[in-house]
Amino acid sequence: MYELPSLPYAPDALAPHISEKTISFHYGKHHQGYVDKLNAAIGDGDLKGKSLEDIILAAKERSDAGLFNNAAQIWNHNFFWNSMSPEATSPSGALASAIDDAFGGVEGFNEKFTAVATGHFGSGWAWLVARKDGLEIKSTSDADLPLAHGERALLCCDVWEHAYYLDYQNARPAFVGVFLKELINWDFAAENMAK
Ligand code: MN3
Repeated sequence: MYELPSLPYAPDALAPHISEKTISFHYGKHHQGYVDKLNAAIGDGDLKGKSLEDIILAAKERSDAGLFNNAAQIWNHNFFWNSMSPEATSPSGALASAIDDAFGGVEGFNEKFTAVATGHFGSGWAWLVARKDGLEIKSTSDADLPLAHGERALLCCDVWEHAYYLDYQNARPAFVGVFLKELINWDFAAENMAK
C-alpha cells in the first residue's frame, strides 16, 4: 500500500497565497485520489512494495498509461508541496551560481519560468531541472515528469487548473507570480541539486 505523504507544513500555512480550501481539495482529494487509484492498479501485482520511482519507470517501459499517470502524479505532487515554503528562501552557494550562469540571476529565472509556466498549453507542470551542462526550465504535459526523461528535477509548479482555480480562477499568471514571489522553496532546490 502506498500512502499519501504528510504535507511539509500545516494546511493553512501557505494562505492567503494558497488557501486552506485549495489545499483541502488539491491535497486531500486530487493527490489522495492518485494514491487510491495507484493502490487499486498495483493490487498484489509484481510492482507491490516497489518505490514510486521504480513504478513510474516500469509503467513507462510497459506503456501502461493508467499506471504511469497515477504514479507520476503522486510523485509530482509530493515534489510540488516541497517546492513551496511558508518561509522566504533564496538561492545560495552552488545553486545561486548555477542560476546566475543559466539565467543571469533570479530575475532572469523568474522571467523564463513565468514564460514557460504561463505559456504551457493545458494541464501540466513547470520545472527547474539540472543537466550536466547546467540548469534549464521546461514544462511537461499532464503527468509527465523529468524522471521519465533521465533528468533531475530541482523544483516544480503545478499548472493544472485545479492548482489555482479556487484562489485565482482562470488567472494562471497571477498564480505563477505568487508562486515565484511568495512560495518558492529554494532550500528544497539546493537539497536536490546536492544529491
Ligand atoms: Mn495538481
